[in-house]
Amino acid sequence: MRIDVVSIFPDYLQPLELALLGRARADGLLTLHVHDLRDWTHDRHRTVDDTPYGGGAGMVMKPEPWGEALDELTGQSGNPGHLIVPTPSGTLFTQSLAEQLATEHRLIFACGRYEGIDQRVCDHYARRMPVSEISIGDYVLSGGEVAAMVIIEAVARLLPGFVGNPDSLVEESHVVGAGGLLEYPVYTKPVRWRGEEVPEVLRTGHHGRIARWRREQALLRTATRRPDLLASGRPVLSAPDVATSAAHDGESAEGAAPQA
Ligand code: JAH
Repeated sequence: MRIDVVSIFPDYLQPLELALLGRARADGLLTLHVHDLRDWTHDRHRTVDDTPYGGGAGMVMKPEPWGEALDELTGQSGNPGHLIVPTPSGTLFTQSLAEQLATEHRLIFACGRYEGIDQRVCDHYARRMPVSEISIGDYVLSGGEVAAMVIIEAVARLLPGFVGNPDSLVEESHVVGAGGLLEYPVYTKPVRWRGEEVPEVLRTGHHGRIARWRREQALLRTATRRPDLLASGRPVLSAPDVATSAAHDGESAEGAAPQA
């Protein structure tokens, strides 16, 4: 996958070079190109904003530099890719959308500042390529850069061959990723820490009881923290979960407790 990011603060995207993405790039799974929108201005002050038609507070990003930047970037190859515009007015970013975006050959992020980008930019490019105006949550940032980084990280870890442990992706796919339940609480050694103990059931080795306890904890957590997920009408128990729980019912403590 090739990712392009256009911003008036290209240095803000520097964290993407590190750790997680650094590995994907070294493996050739991902190429990242960060661009300065002002490179597509022509005036002495490299102007990217102007006052809003209809009045109101703040400034709006002018369409012309965006048009020149996006024409150049999308004109480079046959398939123009998918244009993503982070905005608090967009559709909500979800794991499901991350999975869809991970199938694309090319993503281009247009990071706005001020009150946003002249709407005609999205409307124009939507005639040529898929365009998604995306919100990562109901809060206002100073610009689209941090939201773009969130989306890029969520997509990059889904690229085939990217994650070291493929089991972790299977696990998460039927919990919060699929819009089901929040994850159950997890514990590791030592068994007692500052007076707090690891729940006894997790040390029994009874897989059926452990599975049921975890599902119960996930449900309690979801009801308390994210009641919207339970009200959504989506299933909270998948068929394999039920089968696994039943298969382990009444089973003895085979598999044992983890060693101290
Ligand atoms: C703010 C352009 N959903 C988070 C989010 C995404 C983008 C922006 N704000 C919040 C934003 C100013 C200008 C985009």
